[in-house]
Amino acid sequence: MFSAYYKVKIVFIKIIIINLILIFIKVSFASESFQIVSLSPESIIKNSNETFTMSALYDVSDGNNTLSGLGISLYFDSTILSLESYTICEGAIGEPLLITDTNDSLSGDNDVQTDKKFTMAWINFPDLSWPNKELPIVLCELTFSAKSVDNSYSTNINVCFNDNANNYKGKATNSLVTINNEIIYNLDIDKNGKASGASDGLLAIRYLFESRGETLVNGVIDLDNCNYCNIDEIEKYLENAKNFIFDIDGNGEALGATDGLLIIRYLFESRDESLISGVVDKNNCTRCDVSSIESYLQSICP
Ligand SMILES: [Ca+2]
Ligand SMILES: [Ca+2]
Ligand SMILES: [Ca+2]
Repeated sequence: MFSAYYKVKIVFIKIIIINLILIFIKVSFASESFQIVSLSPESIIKNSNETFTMSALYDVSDGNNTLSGLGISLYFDSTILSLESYTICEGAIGEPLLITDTNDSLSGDNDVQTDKKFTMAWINFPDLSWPNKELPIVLCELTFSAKSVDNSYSTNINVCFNDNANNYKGKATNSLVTINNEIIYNLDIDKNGKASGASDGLLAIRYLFESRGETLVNGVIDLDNCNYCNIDEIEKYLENAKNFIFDIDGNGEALGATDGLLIIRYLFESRDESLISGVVDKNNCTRCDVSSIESYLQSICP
């Protein structure tokens, strides 16, 4: 009797202990808190040479906006994307670092495609008052341009946490970027984002007048902002542009003395009669008057 009583008691105590352990596990899971960094947009599709802006948003799972800070890196593939510019949320420590990171086995994002990381940190210790703003906040905005690709590519921009506030873990949403190799043909030949007479216009007319090589590109490329910067890229693009879009008057061929002059006049802001005067093939044109020529030229501007 006596020993049976103790057996029951031991079983009872065991049940209580197991229950206490379960409650403890439940409580510790429930109290797990996260500093959350989400990239926006989560997925994006762009063509070669187009630019886009990626935002990193910061939130905290329990809404606590007074923590010690955060350290993150954004990883990207520099063979496909180039980082053009960035803005960083105020309060960051020093300048962000752009580092080549090829060794994924040590500290990377476990993504062999990404080879560069952009590292930022915010810290407010021991005050514990970061960011002290209504959440979510924008941590940074990175503007990328998609490089020329031979095939379509998909690549991730990944978030990794270098430092989290005490008792917080990092939780990230990465972004999937798809770059298509579709090339857009327009009058922005050097792909600096705009069509201008003194660069693109001269490139077009020189090409139509058979200039090639150094004499084609000399002094007319926007070297600070071009995406097509070298002779090979420019010549290849111009050859296709000549076939696809440079026949402005629509007479079946792209020529310097007609189409080339139409292009350069238009890019130098000539309009109306002064745009088309003397440079349209009146006998064979399919775009012959001011309005059809202007609207066509407008349609092939970026
Ligand atoms: Ca990597
Ligand atoms: Ca241009
Ligand atoms: Ca023509």
